Amino acid sequence: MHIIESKIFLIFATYFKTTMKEFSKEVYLKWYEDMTMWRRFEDKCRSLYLKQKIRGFLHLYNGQEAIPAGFTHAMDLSKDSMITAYRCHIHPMAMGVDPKKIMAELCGKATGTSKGMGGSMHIFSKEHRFYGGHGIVGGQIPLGAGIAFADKYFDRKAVNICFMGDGAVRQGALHETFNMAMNWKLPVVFVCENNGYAMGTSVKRTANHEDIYKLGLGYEMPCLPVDAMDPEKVAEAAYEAIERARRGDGPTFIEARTYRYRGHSMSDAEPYRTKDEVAQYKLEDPIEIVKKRILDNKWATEQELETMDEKSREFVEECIEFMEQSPYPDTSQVYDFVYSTPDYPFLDKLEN
Ligand SMILES: Cc1ncc(C[n+]2csc(CCOP(=O)(O)OP(=O)(O)O)c2C)c(N)n1
Ligand SMILES: [Mg+2]
Repeated sequence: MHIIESKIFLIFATYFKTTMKEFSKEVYLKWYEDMTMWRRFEDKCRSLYLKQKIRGFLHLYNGQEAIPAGFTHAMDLSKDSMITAYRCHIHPMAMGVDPKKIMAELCGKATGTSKGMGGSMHIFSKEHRFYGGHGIVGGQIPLGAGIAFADKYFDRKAVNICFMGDGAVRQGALHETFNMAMNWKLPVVFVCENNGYAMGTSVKRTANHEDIYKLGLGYEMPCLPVDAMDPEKVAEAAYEAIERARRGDGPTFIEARTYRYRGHSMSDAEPYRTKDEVAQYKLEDPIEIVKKRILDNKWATEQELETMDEKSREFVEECIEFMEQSPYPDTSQVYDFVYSTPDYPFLDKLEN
């Protein structure tokens, strides 16, 4: 009886199995357009930082672009959400947040995504379900599971994509979260963007093996590594994980193997790696992979791609222009949006 029932279920599931959007010409051209613009945006941020228009911390994303490109291809952007750490300018753009507002936020302007009061590490958009932008390494891991808990509780059929770095997986919060997320089968995809380094500490030096994805095994969480220089491979792994979460079968842990071309932040002299190492990784640059497939398939000519590059450059200039034209927040707002909890426990004892 059971065998017959499960066979019927299998036929039913196969018949109604949803499939991912094709990797069509349009998808590739959109990837090329987005990824060149993202790269250009980050390069411009670097020069704005040197001109002291961007202050505080600045962590650039160059080299990792295939990850948001692949994930947003596989996601349902009408309901799924995302959360990440402080290297967070590009993920929200992939989710649909206006890059002009992100540029304004980076420079502390009132037209920014958080009215100029968050800055580089705290891009946020409730409208696009991009929930930050977190500076505490690993702090977003339990938050991502919390968002997924709410999605499940309110039966939204939505999935949270929770990104973290290779440094963040060494935090205890990851293990508590993995345990709960598996126990409650939360609709979340945990993604470690393994770019080889946590500040100046290489993955090699952090643990006795380098297969970060295996951290899922102790919780019997489906887990796998993926070549994250290729957006197609990212999208395929993402889609399977997202669909698993959406049908109620719980989380997946993906180790997205990537590389960051720039230093950890603007104050990094990079003594921990050689120029040769960086050059070696640039040979498998994600934008070049996309470009090659477009050219091989004759979806565009070199000339047409150059025109797209030019458009990306112009668009980033428009973002800067928008930021320059925007005012700083009024000084009267300095205490706005700051929480104070007068009845916070033990505060009275501290004051006395
Ligand atoms: C709890 C905590 N410990 C230490 C730091 C200091 N810190 C900032 S970034 C960072 C490295 C994190 O590296 P990784 O998770 O690999 O992310 P990546 O910078 O490579 O994107 C550290 C240790 C912090 N912000 N929070
Ligand atoms: Mg890292």
